[in-house]
Parts: sequence; C-alpha cells; structure tokens
Amino acid sequence: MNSELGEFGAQSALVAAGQNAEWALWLTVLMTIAGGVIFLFVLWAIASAWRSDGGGRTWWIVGGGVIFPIVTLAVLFALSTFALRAIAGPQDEELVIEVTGHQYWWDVVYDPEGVALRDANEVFLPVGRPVTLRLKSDDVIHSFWVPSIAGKMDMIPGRVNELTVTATEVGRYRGQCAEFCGLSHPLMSFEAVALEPEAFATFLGNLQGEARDPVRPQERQGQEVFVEAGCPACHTIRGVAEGAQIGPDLTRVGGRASLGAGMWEMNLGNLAGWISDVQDMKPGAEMPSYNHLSGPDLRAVAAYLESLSQ
Ligand code: HEC
Ligand SMILES: [Cu+2]
Repeated sequence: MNSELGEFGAQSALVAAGQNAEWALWLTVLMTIAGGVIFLFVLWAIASAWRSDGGGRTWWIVGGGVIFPIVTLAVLFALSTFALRAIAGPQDEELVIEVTGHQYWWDVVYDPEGVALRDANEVFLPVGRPVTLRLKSDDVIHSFWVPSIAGKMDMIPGRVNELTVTATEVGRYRGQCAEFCGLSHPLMSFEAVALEPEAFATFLGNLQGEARDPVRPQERQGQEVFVEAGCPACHTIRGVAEGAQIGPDLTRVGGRASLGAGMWEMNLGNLAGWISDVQDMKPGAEMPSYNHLSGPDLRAVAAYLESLSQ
C-alpha cells in the first residue's frame, strides 16, 4: 500500500507508516467496526420492540441502557488510554530533529544539541528508531502534520513543542502545514522520507560535507550568478556562501524530490520558473522574483542549483 521511494508520497491517515499513525488507524478501524455492530443491534432492537408485547422491559432498560454502555465505553476508554500512552510515552535512544516553520517553508536541523546539520523542506527519518521532533516557529503559528507518521502538532513562536515519532515503513509521506499561516499557507507542504538506518546514516554523512563543486562551464557560470545576484543574503550553500538563514539551505537543493516546500517537481524548468517568478508561483514568499536576470544567466543558475544533489 505504501508508495515506493522516489514518487511523491501519500498524504493519508489510512496509509500508516509510523507507530503513532498505526495506533490511531487501529483505534479508528476498531471503533468503526464496534460502532457498526452496535448500530445494527439497535436497529434490530427497535424492530423487535415494534412487534413485542412489552414483556421483559426492565431487563432491556438495565441491560441495554446501563450495563452495556458502561462496559463498552469502559473498554474503548481503556484502549484509547493505552494507545495514548504508547504514543506519548518516553522512548529510548532518541534522535533529535529540530523543525522550524517559516512562511512558507521548513527549516530542518538534525541533532541540534550536537553537530547541527542543516537542511530544508524534507524530514528524513530512520525506520525503527524513535525520533524527537522539536517543533518551533520563527514567525506565526504553523502546524506540523504528516498523517502517515503521526497526528498534528502546532509550531508556536517562542515555544518548543516535542513530538516523538517512530517510522515503521520505508517510503515518502507527504506532510502539510495544518494551521492557516498566511497567503500561501496551502503551498506549504513537505515530505517525510523514511529510510533504512544505513541509508539514513549515509544521508547524515552527506549533510556534513560542502556542496558539490560545479563541473560543467554552465554550472560554474551559475555559481557566479548566484553570488553576484545577491542570493547569499538569504541562502546558504555550504562551501560557497555560508551564514544566511532567511531562506532554505540550498546545499543539496537539487537532491530534493520537490521544489518550493513539497509543491513542484524538482527539475530545471521549475527551478528557472521559480527564480524568475517566485511571487507568481508562491505569492507572499519572502523571496523577490528575479525577473531581471538574462535568459542565459537564469538557465545557468538553475542548472547550477539542479546539480547540487548529494
Ligand atoms: C530576501 C531573501 C531571499 C533572496 C535574496 C533569495 N531567496 Fe530564494 N528563497 C527565499 C525564501 C524565504 C525561500 C522559501 C520560499 C517559500 O517556499 O516560501 C526561498 C526559496 C528558494 C528556492 C527553493 C528552495 C527549496 O527547497 O525548494 C530556491 C531554489 C531559491 N530560493 C533560489 C534563490 C536564488 C537562485 C536566489 C538569487 C537569484 C534567491 N533564491 C534569492 C529567500 C530568498
Ligand atoms: Cu503554515
């Protein structure tokens, strides 16, 4: 049922790929079935009452009206409480990932207590290992929501909300900001990417390095355009321009599956379109449209960014 790595992932609470989501799905199915059985039973009871002469009334009132609801609700309450504890309980060997919501993108830092490896717009998770997501916001309230992995958690300015998740199936799962945060709130998606632990370790290893050097002449030209056009005022490309954090880290931007926070396929055409006309693609984004760049410069900088895949 889960989509393969490489495709755009599902955004559905019915495709469970994390422990929290599995509990929630299991409870939903159980309660739906139990509710359905009780509904049919009530229909049957009404039909029988129609034909009955009124005998055995006390038994029905005490049994069906008092004992049955108490027992059923107590069982469902116990199961929900158990599920809630399983979801919220402390876990061992946690990895910390800090995700900060911005209008309209996600800053992602792996292990902020230690080495602080920065990336954006994709959240990688190792399968089978608990991860504590430290959720923050830099401007307004956002909400972090990947239905296949876990329930929503708000990101509130000045606060850190923690959500512990464990991915259970390799795959890509779509997430979406679930709290209205401005004009382009609907264009603020992302992907959670669950990898086998070895692949996750490789990913973290790659994040430590500098960006790939430009190889083709056009890519070299693109790197110059990137610096001369002033992009480093907001964007970091490790080894080329460091320090700025107003926009997403672009060190491995070409390696993302999507552009613009989970919105468009990452390819040369979309990159060039984005740079020249971001205000049309994502109104209100904190990046100006570079519609004054010449055609060759625009192609070069797009080609350079596309080559930055790790
Ligand atoms: C004033 C700050 C600012 C400047 C200058 C700027 N950007 Fe951006 N850029 C942003 C912000 C903010 C975003 C995130 C927009 C969003 O998705 O809401 C962004 C997003 C991007 C993305 C998409 C990243 C992703 O992960 O999908 C690319 C590519 C990009 N910028 C390239 C450039 C290039 C090339 C230049 C220079 C020609 C540039 N930017 C100049 C702020 C800036
Ligand atoms: Cu939002």
